[in-house]
Amino acid sequence: MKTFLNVQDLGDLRTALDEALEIKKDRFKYVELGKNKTALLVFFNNSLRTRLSTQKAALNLGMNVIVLDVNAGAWKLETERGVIMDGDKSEHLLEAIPVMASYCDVIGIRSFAGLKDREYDYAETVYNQFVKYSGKPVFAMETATVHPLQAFADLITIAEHVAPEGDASRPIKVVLTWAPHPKSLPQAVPNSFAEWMVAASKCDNLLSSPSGEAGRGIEFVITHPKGYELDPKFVGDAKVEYDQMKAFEGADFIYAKNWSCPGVTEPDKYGQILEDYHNLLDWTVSERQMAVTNNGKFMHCLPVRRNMIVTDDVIESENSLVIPEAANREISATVVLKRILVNS
Ligand code: AN0
Ligand code: CP
Repeated sequence: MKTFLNVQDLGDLRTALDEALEIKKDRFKYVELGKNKTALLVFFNNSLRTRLSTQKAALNLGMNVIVLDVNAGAWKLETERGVIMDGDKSEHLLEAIPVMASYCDVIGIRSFAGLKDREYDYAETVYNQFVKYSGKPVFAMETATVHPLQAFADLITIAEHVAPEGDASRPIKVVLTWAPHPKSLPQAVPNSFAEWMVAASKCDNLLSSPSGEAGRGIEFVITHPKGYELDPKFVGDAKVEYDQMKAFEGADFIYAKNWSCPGVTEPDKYGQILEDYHNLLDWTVSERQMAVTNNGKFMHCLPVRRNMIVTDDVIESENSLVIPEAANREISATVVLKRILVNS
């Protein structure tokens, strides 16, 4: 594997899940693989989980790790070609990338969407420059449109928490719900979650029951207010239900996230908040909605704003998976780095 951006980069999901569970049982199984190899993690944006879990994953594989916070200590980088650099940016990505690449064997990139220019963001302009000019394997640690390490960790978490007593003839119902937030946020997390769940729903029997009986498929539903339609390239044929309560009925997993306008049905409002969040606080995930689920588990990638996205009671309930979900980031990153080491 030379790049990691989309679900297809990982190949067969059943194999990837098995590999994740194998690594979870023995995280240091492949500690010899990364000897004398260096991972460089480049952050253009803040991070807690990605920063720590990806470093830990590299250490599990015996790699050396260098972390660069571009906006704290490095020269400010210009990312667009053709700009007259008379502003506050001292260096261009076109020099910085090959220089960074000369010190490492694999590069992870966190570079959020600017949310101003849809075409620029959705072309993955920054990520693709790293791929083109580094000559090294590059993996996404949340780029402009995707967060695949998160989605892979989410899939592992769902696979681990399918209720053993479930009706095996029924698919597992997974619901992605929009929830309010005071700031404009990227679509990367919901894009990847949708992309990975749609791919998972195409695999028969992906989720084996813990008792080892026949596995179960996934039914995936997305709910959000009108105007927040995600890009069809990620959503595919997933069902969209605008009535949140209806979407939640019988759900086994609720995955909450805020995102700004993706600009699909509202092209001039790309990256914007469409309506004052005060009017949409009934979308906050609370016990009212969880009550109509099938004893549903609650998920969120974190960081989460309590009582905006989800109430204290729901996130603190025994059905909340936010901590094991975050812990699985170490596992997804170990699988991805391992595959890069093996195949690059
Ligand atoms: C980021 C986002 O919504 O993309 C990172 C999530 C992992 N969240 C915030 O900026 C709060
Ligand atoms: N979920 C996630 O990627 O968290 P960080 O932004 O803290 O890395």
